[in-house]
Formats: sequence, C-alpha cells, structure tokens
Amino acid sequence: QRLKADLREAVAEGELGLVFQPLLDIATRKVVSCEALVRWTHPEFGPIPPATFIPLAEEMGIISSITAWVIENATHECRSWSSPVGVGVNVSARDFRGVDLPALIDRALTQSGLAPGRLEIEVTETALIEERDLAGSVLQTLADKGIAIALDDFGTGYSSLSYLSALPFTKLKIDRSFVVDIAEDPRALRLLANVARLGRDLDLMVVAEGVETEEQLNVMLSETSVQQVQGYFFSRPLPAKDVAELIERFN
Ligand code: G
Ligand code: G
Ligand code: MN
Ligand code: NA
Repeated sequence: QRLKADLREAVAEGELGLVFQPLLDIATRKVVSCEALVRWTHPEFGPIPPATFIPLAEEMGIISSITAWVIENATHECRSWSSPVGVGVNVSARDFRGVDLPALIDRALTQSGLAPGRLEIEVTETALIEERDLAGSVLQTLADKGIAIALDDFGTGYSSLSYLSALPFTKLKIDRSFVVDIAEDPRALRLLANVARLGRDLDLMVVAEGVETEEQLNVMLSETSVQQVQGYFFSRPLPAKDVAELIERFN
C-alpha cells in the first residue's frame, strides 16, 4: 500500500528514470537500436525493479501514464543521437485498452521529429493473450505508419506460434532462456538456431536477448541466423547521456 502511494506520487512528480540498452548488429557490431527501460529509485527503499512496479502500475490503472512518459522521453532521446539508430519501447497489455496508443505515438513522433521507422514497439506474448483482438488492430495501425513491431521474450509465453503470422511483427526477440546454455549444450544451440530460422523464414529481424559472453556470441554467429544481439556482454542498460556517448564512439 505504501509502495502504491509512493508510485502514484513518483509518476505524478516525474520521478521515474529511463535507461537504454543497445542492440548490436551481430556482424558489424554497430548499434542498431536501443531498448528504453524504465527505472524507479524509491527515496527510502532504493531501486525497485520494473518487474515489481510495472504490475503494480497496471493494477492501479496508471500504466498508461508511464507508457506515455516513456514514449515521449525515448523518442526525444533517440532524435538526439549522432547516428540514426532506433529506439525500442515496451508496452503493456493494458495500454491497448487504457490509452489511444496510435495518437500518443503520432504526437511523440511529431514533437520529437523522429521518423516512424526508428521507433520500435515491444509487446510480450502475455500482452497479446490478454488483449488479442484489440492488440491486433492497434498493432496493424502502428505497422501501417512504418513503426517496427517486436514480439518480446519470445518462447516464454503460451501459444506463441499462432501470433507470429497473424500479427504484423517485423522483429522477433528470442528470450534469454534460449541463449544461456548455448556455449555448453549443443541441443540448446540447435534449439536457438531453429527458432532463429523460423523467424527468418517469416521475414522477421531476429534478435537474441541476454548475450553475456563472447563464447555465446561466437557460436551464435557461426551456427545460427540471429541478426542482432542484446545483453551484458556489450552493454548493460545505460543512462541517456552514456548511451549517446556510446553511439557517438562506436557508430
Ligand atoms: O532491466 P529490466 O529489469 O529493466 O526489465 C524488466 C522488465 O520490465 C522487462 O522485461 C520489461 O518487460 C519491463 N519493463 C521495463 N521497462 C518497461 C516499460 O517502460 N514499460 C513496460 N510496460 N515494461 C517495462
Ligand atoms: O523483457 P525485456 O526484454 O523487455 O527486458 C530486458 C531485461 O533483461 C531487462 O531487465 C534487462 O536489464 C535484462 N537484461 C538485459 N541484458 C541481459 C543479460 O545479458 N543478462 C541478463 N540476465 N539480463 C539481461
Ligand atoms: Mn523488451
Ligand atoms: Na525480453
């Protein structure tokens, strides 16, 4: 209850923060986009993980204010980067009902001057299960504007495969559980390789999440058709200033 009251205040007072984690092209090792991730540092309890406060915000009905704030900030930051890399934003199932997402995104793109093709909306399978019909029409509207649509945490939800062809995805983000053992376990590597191939067959950009070691990167490069990688091996999520510098230095 205390946490809920404090979260409401933090959202109202603009006390949330945003960090950005780069996604790299596996072959060139250039940054291709950055995922925006929200942060909340409680004045007394310190950092509260999004896995804790996002569900709270959903329950409280204030997730759309967070989403709106994230989209405005993320597009603004992205516009300031020295090379035209993209920016990814996570949306919650509730956002499909709670807010006019296309209107909100149009406004953010206009205000920031960012090209629609540089914005990427990340949706989880869980969000799609909860709001299947609505999500389908909203995502189609966004895709028609040229916005990229990523299926996030792929492989961790239920009945994932049916969504892949039914919805207008442009990108598949394979969950990090498919990456963690690939350097030691040949079967884990075969599984990742086949999931990646499925994505490529459907003309999706294929991303592997949670790449933590050089060994993982090397086997991925030689044995799979994964095109982009994200993970601690390259970079943790960084404050806006640091990610801008990283882009300037590496791209
Ligand atoms: O580092 P990390 O703890 O940031 O993220 C944990 C999870 O929190 C992510 O998998 C993501 O789904 C969720 N998350 C992070 N930022 C946002 C956000 O801005 N909006 C939503 N809806 N979820 C987010
Ligand atoms: O679910 P989503 O992909 O939106 O959230 C990304 C989450 O994964 C964030 O919490 C981020 O901090 C975390 N993350 C990013 N890279 C790595 C990694 O290499 N290893 C692990 N364990 N977590 C990661
Ligand atoms: Mn994500
Ligand atoms: Na993920």
